[in-house]
Amino acid sequence: MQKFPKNFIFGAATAAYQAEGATQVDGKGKTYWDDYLEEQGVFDPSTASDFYHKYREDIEQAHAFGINGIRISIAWTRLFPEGKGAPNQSGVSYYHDLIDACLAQGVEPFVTLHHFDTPAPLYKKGDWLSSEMIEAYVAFSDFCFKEYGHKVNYWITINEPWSVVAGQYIIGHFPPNIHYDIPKAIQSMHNMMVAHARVVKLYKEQGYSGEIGIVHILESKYPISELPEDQDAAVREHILANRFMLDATFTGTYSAEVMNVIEDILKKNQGELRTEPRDFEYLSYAADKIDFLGINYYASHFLKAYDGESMIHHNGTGEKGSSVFALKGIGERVNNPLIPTTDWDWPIFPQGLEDMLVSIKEMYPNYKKIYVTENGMGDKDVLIEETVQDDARIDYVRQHLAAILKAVARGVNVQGYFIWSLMDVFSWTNGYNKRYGLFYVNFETQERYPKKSAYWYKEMAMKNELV
Ligand code: BGP
Repeated sequence: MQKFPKNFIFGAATAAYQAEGATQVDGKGKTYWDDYLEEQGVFDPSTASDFYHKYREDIEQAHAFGINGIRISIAWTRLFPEGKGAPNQSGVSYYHDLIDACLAQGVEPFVTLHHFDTPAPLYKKGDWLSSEMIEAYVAFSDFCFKEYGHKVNYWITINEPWSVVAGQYIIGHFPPNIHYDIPKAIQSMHNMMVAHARVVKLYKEQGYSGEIGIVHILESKYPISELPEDQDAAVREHILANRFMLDATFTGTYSAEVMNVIEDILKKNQGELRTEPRDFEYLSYAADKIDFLGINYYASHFLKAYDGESMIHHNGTGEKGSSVFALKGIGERVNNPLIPTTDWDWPIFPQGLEDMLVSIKEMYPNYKKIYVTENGMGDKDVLIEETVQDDARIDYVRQHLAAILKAVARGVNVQGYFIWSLMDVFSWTNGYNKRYGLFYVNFETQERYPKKSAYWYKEMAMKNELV
């Protein structure tokens, strides 16, 4: 029998742009995705899972299936259609209603302020590379705290800085679709961390009683062989994608070990990082005051030395084996024949989650607690007789929960788990055929159907033990 800690959160995650739809309703402004997706003409986000209209039903269902926590995000452009200026009252009311509905069902809302959805006008100014964006983000956060701070107990400043910058400036599958500009990615990550820190400071100084944290995607990196150059590649990607953010989060500075590698990567990619002394004052303050870390974990990577030019192919279709990911000055992700992968080439490696959790405890002993804020398996689900026999997903989630319990047994303070996702949602770069939900969504009719995993999840939540 494997019991979870007392008061463990069995949660499920969503994000505004991926779940709500209603992209042009009740005065909502555009994010940087709207025009881009329209120009591309491949995926239409305008309805998504229609959570904007169906949230009551979804939250009731969540409660009925034993879920006691939900990640939602506030779409900045519902509150401030242009990113700043006068608030849009219908957007403000919508989030009151949504938060109230969660609380009424005993489904604790964990509210994210920025989940990949920068307002279009601020994106055009340079997104996280511009000070105007950062000032507007701080003002927007302040507004949210004042409006909802008396009832939201858990705030998340930013979702996955690394994924944002990798998507925008390295892989190029997020607007502005820049490829291989690693220096821009590093600068933007630093700026996001400073913005996060300023928001933590604001929240703490105003004396709210709730908690505030940040969500990082943290994927473990392993060398594919024992060759020193492969080991070096794993260390380099770990520092770029994980340690750079974790150092900023928990130490308020970048350690010499991290900075040496970052500077070398910058040199090889002809760039530099600009920082101000003030940045580190904010970072140190937040490192001391942050209440929790959210970890999103889906996969780990196996690295091999690489000294060519950067080269990436994003598998956005589920055509197994089509991914390429090699970065100049870092390394190349390669297939490990011993490790299974999803159809999107994401290695399924729960050990990587246990290793990551334990290493945070060891490297950053001042961390207070961790929530696994996203984990789940994307699959091409098929609805048969009003349900989905998603045994592969159950197996995936069970293995990852077992890894969490092992980390807990090794002394890591993990207080909750949020499956990605509550219901099937829109996937940024994969559209609608990569499904993760506990509830299947028929995107034509917007009907929901509990999958086998939903019933399994319920049993586990009810017993508070791994089943
Ligand atoms: C995380 C994001 C989510 C979600 C998830 C699954 O990085 O925080 O918003 O999309 O990944 O990713 P994908 O939809 O690309 O499969």
